[in-house]
Amino acid sequence: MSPAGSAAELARRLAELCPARGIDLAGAVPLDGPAPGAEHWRRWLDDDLHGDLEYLARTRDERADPRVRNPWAKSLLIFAQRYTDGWPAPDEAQDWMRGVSRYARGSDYHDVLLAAVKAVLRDLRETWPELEAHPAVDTGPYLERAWAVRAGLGFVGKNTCLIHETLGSGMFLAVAPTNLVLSDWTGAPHPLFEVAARGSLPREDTDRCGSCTRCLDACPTDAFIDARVLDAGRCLSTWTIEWQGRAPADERDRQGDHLFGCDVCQQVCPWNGKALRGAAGRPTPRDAYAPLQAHAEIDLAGLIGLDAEGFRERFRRTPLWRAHPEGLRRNALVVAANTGRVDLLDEVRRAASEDPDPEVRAVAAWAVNRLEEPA
Ligand code: B12
Ligand code: SF4
Ligand code: SF4
Repeated sequence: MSPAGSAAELARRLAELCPARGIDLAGAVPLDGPAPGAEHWRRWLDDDLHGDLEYLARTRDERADPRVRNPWAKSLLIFAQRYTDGWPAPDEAQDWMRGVSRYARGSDYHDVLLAAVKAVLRDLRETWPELEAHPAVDTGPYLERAWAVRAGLGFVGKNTCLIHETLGSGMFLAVAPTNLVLSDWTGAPHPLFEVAARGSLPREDTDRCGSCTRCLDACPTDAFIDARVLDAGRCLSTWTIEWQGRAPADERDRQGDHLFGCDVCQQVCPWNGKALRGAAGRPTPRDAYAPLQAHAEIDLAGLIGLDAEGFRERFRRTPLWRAHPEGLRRNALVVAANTGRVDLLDEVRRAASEDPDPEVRAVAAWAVNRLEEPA
């Protein structure tokens, strides 16, 4: 039988449990209709804006309505965990890590946040022993940002990111379909728990970007085709994180020195500057997301020659794992070419003739040409 809980009781329990688990925001919504944003989602797929991310198209109906995958579920719990207090940050100047997205410099958030959410759910069973919940971080077929908006965790900016007025957008999201019946849900869009209170803007007003277009203007690859509409096939995150996501050869220079991921559309966002300024006085983001020492030893030459074993040693349980060793070699070659690293020409030439992967060899040949071009 499904347990029933009042929003007030759930809020009280979440406020007790979340801080100890390093969760900054939590909310809940009854699962009584399709996902908010389902229409936007379908249009986005129909317009082929998912690029090479085929796994998205395969879960078209499940993402549009979580009840397809979870017919038993009565509500969704949504959680957010900060990984940064804003941009830029003191470690931004750190050598090679400058090209690595902030989200990827520490431990893998899938592991860290999922463990935290599982612990909260376990403790919630002290109140509701019948509670069933299937938490997911990123990999589940859910429109996490849209649900987070519905639960009052923030708003979606023109850069498509979930932004909290006080905490900014440097946070990861998790969702958990549950069998908990929210007995007195009023539909008011506010979180049940938040580590830092928001300002005074009306919560119903979801467009808080106003006339600002900084993120749209700053994107190095012109990946936004409109406000809140991203062409994933043009995003540097796809090009550099997904081994399948490839920059068109004549546009590789747009990758600049981005080795893994991209933060530009968040870095320029005034809400993140504000988050940084307000950081003092709040608990700092998790240690797990502090830059890993192991990363500091990696340089471009090392990455160009990265083999499967080195990759496993250095990047297991970090977000860079997703790129595969081939993807990191490819990215390092593009960055070497774009930053004029003629000192690496020997390594780049060797990759052009000896890299075991034909695609990496092709990128290396392109990089050799670029580096040999007269200045
Ligand atoms: C595929 C994917 C990508 C793709 C496509 C991104 C995109 N914008 O669609 C790529 C590889 C490019 C990518 C990049 C990044 N990603 Co990503 N990604 C995802 C993933 C797996 C699915 C997103 C998706 O469904 N996209 C399709 C579009 C149509 O959906 P959407 O952007 O979520 O848009 C919804 C809302 O915007 C909403 N909406 C739009 N306007 C409005 C208005 C209102 C009023 C409402 C209610 C809703 C609403 O409707 C849309 C459809 O539901 C999610 C995890 C998940 N399961 O949700 C992580 C996720 C979105 N990614 C995340 C992160 C951290 C990143 C990067 C910052 C990583 C990096 N530094 O390189 C970048 C950010 C780039 C960007 N500007 O989005 C976080 C975002 C956290 C946050 N604060 O927003 C997520 C939630 C992962 C997680 N669990 O934490 N990502
Ligand atoms: S992550 Fe970078 S490339 Fe992707 S949309 Fe944002 S600014 Fe553009
Ligand atoms: S940079 Fe401006 S337009 Fe883009 S998300 Fe931030 S406030 Fe909105």
